[in-house]
Amino acid sequence: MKCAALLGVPLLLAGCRGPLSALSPAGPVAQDVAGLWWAMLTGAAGLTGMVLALVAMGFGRPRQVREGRWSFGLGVWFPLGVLTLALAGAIWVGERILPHGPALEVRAHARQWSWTFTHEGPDGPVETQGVLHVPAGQPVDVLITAADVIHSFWVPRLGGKMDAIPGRTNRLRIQADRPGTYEGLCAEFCGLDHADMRFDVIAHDPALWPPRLTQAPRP
Ligand SMILES: [Cu+2]
Repeated sequence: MKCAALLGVPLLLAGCRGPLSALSPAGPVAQDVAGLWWAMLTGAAGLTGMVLALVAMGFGRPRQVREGRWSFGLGVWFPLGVLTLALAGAIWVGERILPHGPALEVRAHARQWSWTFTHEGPDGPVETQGVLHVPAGQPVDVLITAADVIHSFWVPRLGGKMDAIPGRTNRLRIQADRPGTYEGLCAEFCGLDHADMRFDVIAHDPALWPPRLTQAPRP
């Protein structure tokens, strides 16, 4: 039993890594999201442990309990404290990941079932299909919209998730600490080929920015 548990831990943790894991952040925005996730997991584990301890106490010998302490202490004040802490943490992190201050802007346009990205270049806007180019080490605001149905833009290792809605432009800030290729996907079921609606984000060395991009043919 102990052996199975010891073997299970690495297997469980192996699920935390990978190109589409929000628990393997590669930038400050994703780092904040992952931090909130771990804080919530720790809190949930603590609460589960406490409930299991109370259940275990129920199997012990009967004892005198003070109703006020149990009803108000554990029934009212404790959950109020936990919820206040969770809310304060979520508001603090939520505020940090909002787009504050200037940033490079790129456009993401979703349609069934592909992504078109528009980059402002020295010779005017350049469109690419399925590949978004950003500089590493600086914030980038993605202006997200859609042509047909609701999609969702998500690069788990670089930031949060944002809906792509026809007729509306949503702004999402992402940032990559280091140059590299990061995987993204549509995170809102949008039809038959939703599962294939993937894209890559290439973060370039800032010294080599802007890269020479090739205009994609219009679909
Ligand atoms: Cu989709």
